[in-house]
Amino acid sequence: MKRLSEQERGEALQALPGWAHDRERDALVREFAFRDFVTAFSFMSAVALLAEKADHHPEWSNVYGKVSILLTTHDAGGLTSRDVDLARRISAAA
Ligand code: HBI
Repeated sequence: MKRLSEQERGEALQALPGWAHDRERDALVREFAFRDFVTAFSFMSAVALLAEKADHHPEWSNVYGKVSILLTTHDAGGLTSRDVDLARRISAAA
């Protein structure tokens, strides 16, 4: 699995409103805010199923109504199309 080029990454980010690039990890990052914990957790449950289906998993944390998600491809040591595809699906689930 090949890492995205600088140009490919820029194009991907333009099509992923709300997501940012973490340069240190070469990852996509985004924080989601929900009204309460239960709503945040139901979102996390939906993301978990998307991740399993994609065989691609987030690094994430949750504090009450907030869910912070980081996507990078461990096997490639940086951003790949798998991260972009999963980010798109996660955005649609929010
Ligand atoms: N998830 N984010 C991430 N990065 C990986 O390299 C990765 C994964 N989930 C599953 C997985 N690799 C392996 O089981 C194979 O799919 C490569």
